[in-house]
Amino acid sequence: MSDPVRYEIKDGVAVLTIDNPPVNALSPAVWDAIDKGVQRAVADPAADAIVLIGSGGTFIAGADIKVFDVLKTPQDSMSRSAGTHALLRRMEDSTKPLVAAIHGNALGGGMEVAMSCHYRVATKDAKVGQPEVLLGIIPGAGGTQRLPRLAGAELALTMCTDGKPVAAPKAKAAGMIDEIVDGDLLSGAIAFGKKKAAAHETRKVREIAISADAVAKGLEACAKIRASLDKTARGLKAPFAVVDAVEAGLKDGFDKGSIRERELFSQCVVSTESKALRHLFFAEREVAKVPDVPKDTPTKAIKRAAVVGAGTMGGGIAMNYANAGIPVLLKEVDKAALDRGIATIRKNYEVTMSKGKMTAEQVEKTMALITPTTTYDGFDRVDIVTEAVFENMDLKKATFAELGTMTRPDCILASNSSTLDIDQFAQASGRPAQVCGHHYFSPANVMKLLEIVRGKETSPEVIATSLRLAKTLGKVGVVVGNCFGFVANRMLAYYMREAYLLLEEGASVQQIDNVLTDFGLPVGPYGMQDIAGIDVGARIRQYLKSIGKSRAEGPQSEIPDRLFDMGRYGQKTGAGWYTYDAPGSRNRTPDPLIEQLAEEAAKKRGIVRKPIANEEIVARITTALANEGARVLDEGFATRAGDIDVVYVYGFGFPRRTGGPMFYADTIGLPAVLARVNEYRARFGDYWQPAPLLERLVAEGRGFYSTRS
Ligand code: T1G
Repeated sequence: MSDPVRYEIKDGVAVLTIDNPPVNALSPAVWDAIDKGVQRAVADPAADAIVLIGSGGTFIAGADIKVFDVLKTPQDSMSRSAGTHALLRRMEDSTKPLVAAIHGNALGGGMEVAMSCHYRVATKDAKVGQPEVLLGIIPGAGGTQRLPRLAGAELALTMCTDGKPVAAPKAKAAGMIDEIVDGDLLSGAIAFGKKKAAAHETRKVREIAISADAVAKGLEACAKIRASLDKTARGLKAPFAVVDAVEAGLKDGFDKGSIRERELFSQCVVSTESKALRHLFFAEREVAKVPDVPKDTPTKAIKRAAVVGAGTMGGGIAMNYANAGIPVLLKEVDKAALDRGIATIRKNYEVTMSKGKMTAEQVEKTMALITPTTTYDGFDRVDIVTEAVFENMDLKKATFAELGTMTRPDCILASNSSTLDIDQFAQASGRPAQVCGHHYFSPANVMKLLEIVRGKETSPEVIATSLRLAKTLGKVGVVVGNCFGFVANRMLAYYMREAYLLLEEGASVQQIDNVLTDFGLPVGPYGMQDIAGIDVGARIRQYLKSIGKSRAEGPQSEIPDRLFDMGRYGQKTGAGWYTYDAPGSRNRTPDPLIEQLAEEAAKKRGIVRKPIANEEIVARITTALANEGARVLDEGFATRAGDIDVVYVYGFGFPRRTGGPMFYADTIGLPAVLARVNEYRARFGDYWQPAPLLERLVAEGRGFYSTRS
């Protein structure tokens, strides 16, 4: 392997270029090469100053995250981080001015390397940040000690707890960057270094004094941010550990603060929370890699779009296109329905505007990209159509038949169906290669997941174009196979089955919802149904009954259909599993009627209701998800277990700190998950069948993520 850091003298300055594509991550070899490079430059009579710069598109995107997997105990990490801290001190002790030249990103360890240089110059579009908490860790190379000295404790705490990058101009204003270079970055950095060398100036960030007043303000900021984290980071360790480390540095100084940082980092890096978040970091990037759709598969430019159906989903989908600057036709059967759809879209934008996230002018500009219509005029000029009509097979097939004649042969025809057979739509359109599913999640303009459903004949170009479009629309696109309910809703049926049965067995709607929100879900199953609409599920069940199928094996609770028959569709009707102040209101109250319905259902099934433990609720739900997930994987409807985790994290807000339902199962241990399936089978019946993949992995002593078990 070539040296990851190139060394050259330019105009009397030693230039160290870090070259470890794709993002110059700090692997052990890179750390070592930077260290050697700086020491060489210090000793090199031809060098008056030293510049550190990244090759390719960025400075340094942080430590190589993969390396953390080898750390098994806090002690492993403590000994490794001691070396890193010593290395950064050596850099800082350079007798020659050491300048970090930043373009692209200086994140995590990359920012810590930059702060161990005496000065930082950057291009104006560069970004700096400490995103470690997003990986369940904290800055572990002095960031919690040097950043407060450069930018003040308050900004340092914000940057290290929200993990968001800061743009160079703001970073300069805050003292993190010394100069914005307009022209060529390297030339600017060399000139800056030479200026400092001529002035015999160096500056060690660790020696920047913090006044007593600044310490007092910093400690106040620690208390304040802890209080807000109690609300926003419930159940997470890393954000609180960051505050502890910054506080230790403010109270006890740089050296003791650094030791405390290393201790806290070492505890975090071996935690399940961090393993789960690191897993998701890579899983989110893996989803874009579809085995038989190579990276260079040609894609189609999407310049114009159309959506058929201006209901809740159709309207949200049209907003996604408009938000991305893509003109979109929005078609409805009649003007009344169209006006309702457009009114909802405008209301959504006005809510965004009222939060200060859009100006009135931006609202008008975006709305102008949405063209309401009741005809197919203009459909012959669009690159993609998304069908979002009622979840009814005959209606969708008729729509695809029309679209097959109204659009250009190369136009992509996508369906927002959440459950139905894409291949039937494809046949109806007459050009199945152009047909796929684009399943958005409610609210479609907010939820980040796009389930891209691949039909039997969907072309690789359509898949590749869909993945790229997902990025353009700010979504995470996951390619899944065409089975009933695809991945998200197929597994959800088992989640809901258990939720209904737990209710009939004795748990209450609010107990189940509270237990699962404590587990980390944004909303429980009953709150979720009241948002999405009880009628949606009821109509799917009716369709299934008509084709002799059910969504999940086992007892089907009668309660949701009884609510449907009562016209209780949830928030939109003012009553569902809860009652609401008014139709459309989010303010809910438990309703004793549900208990009565549960009593009646239990009686019919001959079961005696009794108290249900919270642990049982979490175990039943997560086991049902993992078991059905194993089937989905085994049958090839998901490419990787990680894809399922990404679907659940982005589609349903499954808690990131668990890594998703499949990673969570591995954390529990598949032998324990299998034992639960078999226990439930003995307790409840043969509808609890262990998935063959689950049994195989346990027999082979493996986990969903291969050798982990
Ligand atoms: N380590 C290893 N691989 C990385 C990586 C990293 N830090 N960052 C990116 N990659 C890989 C990624 O998996 C992908 O691989 C490719 O690079 C391109 O990434 C000591 C402890 C920089 C904003 O958290 O946020 O420093 O899929 O697709 O959209 O205190 O990558 O092509 O095989 O995301 O242009 C802190 C992580 C680490 C930043 C670029 N740093 N990276 O986004 O490309 S912890 C981070 C990012 C640390 C210190 C601590 C983004 C990016 P592949 P990509 P992108």
